[in-house]
Amino acid sequence: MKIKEIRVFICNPGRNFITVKVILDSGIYGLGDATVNGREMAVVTYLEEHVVPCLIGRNAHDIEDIWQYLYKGVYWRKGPINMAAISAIDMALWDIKGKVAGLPVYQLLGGQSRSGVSLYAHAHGENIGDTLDMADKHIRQGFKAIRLQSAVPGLKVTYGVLGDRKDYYKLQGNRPLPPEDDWSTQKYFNMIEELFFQARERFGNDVHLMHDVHSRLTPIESARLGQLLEKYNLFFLEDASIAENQDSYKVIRQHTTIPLAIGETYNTIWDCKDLIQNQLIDYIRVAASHAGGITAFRRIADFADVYNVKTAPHGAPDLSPICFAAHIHLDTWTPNFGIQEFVGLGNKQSKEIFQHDIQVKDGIAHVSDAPGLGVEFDESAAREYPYKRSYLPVCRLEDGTLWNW
Ligand code: EZ4
Ligand code: CO
Repeated sequence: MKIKEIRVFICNPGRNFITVKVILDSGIYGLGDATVNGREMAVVTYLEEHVVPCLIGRNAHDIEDIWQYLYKGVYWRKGPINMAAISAIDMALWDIKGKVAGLPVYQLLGGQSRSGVSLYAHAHGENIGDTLDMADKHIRQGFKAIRLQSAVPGLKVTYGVLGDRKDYYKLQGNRPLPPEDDWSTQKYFNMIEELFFQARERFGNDVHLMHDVHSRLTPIESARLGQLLEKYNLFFLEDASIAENQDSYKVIRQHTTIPLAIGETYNTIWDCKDLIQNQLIDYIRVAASHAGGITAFRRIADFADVYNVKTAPHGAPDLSPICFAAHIHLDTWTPNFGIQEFVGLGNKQSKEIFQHDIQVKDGIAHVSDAPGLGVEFDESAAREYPYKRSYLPVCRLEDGTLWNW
């Protein structure tokens, strides 16, 4: 069970992904996702220069001790780069433990709490009609929960509506710099209620609807939005406001009963401790690849359960299929699971590199009983699609003030 070698790969089958492969002297290996969109090389260097040398020769069974060693042992705790590296190593060690035991990871966690994992799909468009047409397609494929994002008239670009129609890399040009989006709370409020009014008119009350504000609003504006949308019975409102100051969610909570979800950028339990403990949110959206791996996710989920908060793991295209598999294992186990974000099983190039047999049917995912995470990684296919420098956008208010993206 000695760790012999750890390889770090960075490939780009449409998005940059960082993959960690922990290899034992017996030849058994495990895989982890360390992707931090827009800051990839920082994690690669951190892993190769500072993490990997500490782990060679260690017993791969000691998942908890290795987690503590990399967290408490660095002195510089937390942080997105550090925690993505810990996450990937942790995921790979759970993968290994599963392979050695001959069991899928969800069995190691405690077995299944449900027969399948409910997913929500994304619908977006340049106008409300297009957005609802896309939602309609998902509903006809069996999805029972849809996130709606529609372009805000009068803004150049609205978060979440680019979809597959515009190439993410072309948009940034030959010399990649962060693209710039714009924001107007006024213009957004002129559109947003109509989106959900029309959605309920068209689809009725059985489909679950969600919406991602992507942190554009202040807490009191979020409270106003919550009041406006309450009658459309959303499953949750995501990232209504930034919660660096976790107390600020009290402002939203005291005005509206709309269910609130947050957490995709969180690195540790400390980022959401007050939100959970004070019951200021309903869904915690941490990702296993950013919040400290399977070990930390499990701890956050158990803590959240005490306060009636459910999990709703991040599932954007910039989490690799390894993280998606880790989430489906976690979701299969988590007693207080809510819903899993889902944007498809990846493009053709991604499927050449990452192979797994997670089945998705009627908006439900089923993990296979393959030992570990059940993902294979083709190193030579990964080399065919090299890293490309790329940034997430930034956002400015109409007067040029830099705002939350
Ligand atoms: O913008 O993952 O809910 N999903 C999201 C994502 C994030 C990206 C940023 O890296 O908010 O689309
Ligand atoms: Co989001």
